[in-house]
Amino acid sequence: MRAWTPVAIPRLEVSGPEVRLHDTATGERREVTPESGPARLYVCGITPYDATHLGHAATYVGFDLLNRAWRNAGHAVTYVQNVTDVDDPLLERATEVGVDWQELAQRETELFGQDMAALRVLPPEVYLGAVESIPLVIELVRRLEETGSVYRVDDDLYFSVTADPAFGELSGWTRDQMLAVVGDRGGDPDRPGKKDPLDCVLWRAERPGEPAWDSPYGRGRPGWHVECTAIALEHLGTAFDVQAGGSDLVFPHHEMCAAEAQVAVPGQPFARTYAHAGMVGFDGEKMSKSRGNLVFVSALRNSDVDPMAIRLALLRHHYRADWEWTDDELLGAVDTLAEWRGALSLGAGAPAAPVVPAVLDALADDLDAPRAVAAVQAWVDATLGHDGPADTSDPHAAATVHQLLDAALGLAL
Ligand code: 5CA
Ligand code: ZN
Repeated sequence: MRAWTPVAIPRLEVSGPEVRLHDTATGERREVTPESGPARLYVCGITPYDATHLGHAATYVGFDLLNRAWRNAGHAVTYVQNVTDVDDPLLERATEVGVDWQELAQRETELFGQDMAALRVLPPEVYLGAVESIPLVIELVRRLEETGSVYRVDDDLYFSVTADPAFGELSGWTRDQMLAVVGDRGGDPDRPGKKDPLDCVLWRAERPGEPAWDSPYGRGRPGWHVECTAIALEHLGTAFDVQAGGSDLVFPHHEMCAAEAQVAVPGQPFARTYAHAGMVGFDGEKMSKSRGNLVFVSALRNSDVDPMAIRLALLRHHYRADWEWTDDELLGAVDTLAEWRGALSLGAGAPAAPVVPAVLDALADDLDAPRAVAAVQAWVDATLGHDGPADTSDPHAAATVHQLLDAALGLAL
């Protein structure tokens, strides 16, 4: 699959500090410096049955800050992302609206790429659909079978979660907490014949009217979690630096991915750090395709909203925070952007040298975009004389801040 077109990012003269990130598994903030070679990042991709909403956008913009912070600290980054282009919700929606599931997936994936490009999210180096990853899934299931962690229920293959002694450590959830949500998040705890209600499907045998592919286990299609495990292991290896996604993926998705990988390759953690973005809500509930309370990035773009204003509105919230989208968020960002552009158009401004480390330090400190935005705002206030006489003592200030905004925050103004 081809990812969206990359944007060029300016190289800063000053490098940023090493990045520290909150790790879901330990609850601690830890340095995520690659041991050798490029930093290795996996961010779970979309299930393309509907357009990109602001919740998705917040998650991808959030981890784009990690990608940029690593690059600004002098590291190359290998970024891998999947597209869940065959799964129950996609097939159900395609049936519901009477379109071919492949056509729906293609259309929404294309639109997602356009949204990401407009928001200046750097594209992944490796971008793979579940369908094109079926050979990788088949190979991983074979490795898991050799460990004795796979069993059949009718013609479907299941993974035994208890095969991983570390199962549960990523989320830190109790069994009761797991059981309470697994059924709503793609699992089937009540299916008779399962050894453990939490066990997840690796290979789902062909059902009438559903797409299926040949495999040594009969015709069928991959389960959800195993797609990400297989893609990450193939393209990033084990113990890669960061596995990321929204907090709705902590359990079961990332817990299952980690368990499968840790059974397939014993003695190695799946990822070294697990990072999760908060949930963006709208009208009092988590923005989600199934709830239908969505604000689409493409709809805003179609009504001529500046994508940089959307990005700024997202950056004003810490990536780990849960928050509510309102129209005021956007209106506020549009005003702020106009003010920032005004300050930048002056050329000269308040000294820019201190703004650079302030922004880079904030972002390296668990991607603290609100603090970075505040540092820029302080420069704008000083330049425009909001709190006293206007300071235009630095003749090159605007050029420096312009570059900084582009490289570190992804705001090209
Ligand atoms: N394809 C799977 C991951 S392998 C999936 O979760 N797809 S998704 O389309 O449902 O979500 C894509 C990404 O957006 C995931 O990281 C998810 O955690 C995140 N996400 C979904 N809804 C929200 C929301 N309301 N706020 C923040 N992030 C969200
Ligand atoms: Zn995933």
